[in-house]
Amino acid sequence: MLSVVLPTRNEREGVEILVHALASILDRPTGGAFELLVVDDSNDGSDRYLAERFAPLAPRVRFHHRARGTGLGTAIGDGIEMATCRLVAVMDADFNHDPLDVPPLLARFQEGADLVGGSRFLPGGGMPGHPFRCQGSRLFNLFIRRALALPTTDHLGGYWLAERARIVELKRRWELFHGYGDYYIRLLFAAHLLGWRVVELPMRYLQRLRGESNTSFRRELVRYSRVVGQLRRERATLAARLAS
Ligand SMILES: Nc1nc2c(ncn2[C@@H]2O[C@H](COP(=O)(O)OP(=O)(O)OP(=O)(O)O)[C@@H](O)[C@H]2O)c(=O)[nH]1
Ligand SMILES: [Mg+2]
Repeated sequence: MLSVVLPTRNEREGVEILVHALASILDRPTGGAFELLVVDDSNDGSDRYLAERFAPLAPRVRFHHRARGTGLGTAIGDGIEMATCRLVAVMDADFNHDPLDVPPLLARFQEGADLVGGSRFLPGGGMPGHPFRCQGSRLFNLFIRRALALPTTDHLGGYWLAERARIVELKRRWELFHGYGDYYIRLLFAAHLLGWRVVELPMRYLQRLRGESNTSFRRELVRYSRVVGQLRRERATLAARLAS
């Protein structure tokens, strides 16, 4: 029923705790029909540690190490290709995304939606402990919304659920899974151009549990701004390509 893709890079303790938490959280809402797919690009030896820890949990937990990891976007794309369940969810593996939010995403999807995503900027959402980053991200998301004429509020949340076959089909028409968090801007943009019913639920973006960040907020902002400019210019071409 549900495959959860968990991209990881040099992140060992948090992932292990998350996998166990997800296994108990998902058991009931999925009737036990779920798999957890860890797509790992570590170069600090975490892969050997995690492979050993997860081996006894196969096939429910699948560990895939990419020796030539090419970043977050392709890791998520590869995870979606490898997934075997009808639905696929994507979330960070460091507890920034609360595993307790998967059942509400699933329930909302089943009520009728094409893609359900978490938003920090709806009432009830937020970034506890990061008021400045939250405000900066809110403004940047407003800019994305205006520039691309999107109905959505959080284009960098990266916590979402959809039907796997539809994402694979979309991926075939447009290889949008590359880069870093900008893949999610592309995904929401494509979903909008295709007229998908995209539903956002409030999400609380938690503090990472362990380990170090893989990203620099300022560097990513520059990259994301470029991506938004390019999507804006290519809107008509993209719409035609997606519709074909
Ligand atoms: N497979 C893979 N996963 C990655 C890569 N870069 C980051 N990740 C994972 O993607 C998720 C998000 O990356 P983070 O470094 O936590 O970035 P962030 O959440 O913006 O930053 P923090 O708020 O500091 O945690 C985490 O689970 C990372 O382990 C990568 O190159 N490959
Ligand atoms: Mg994180």
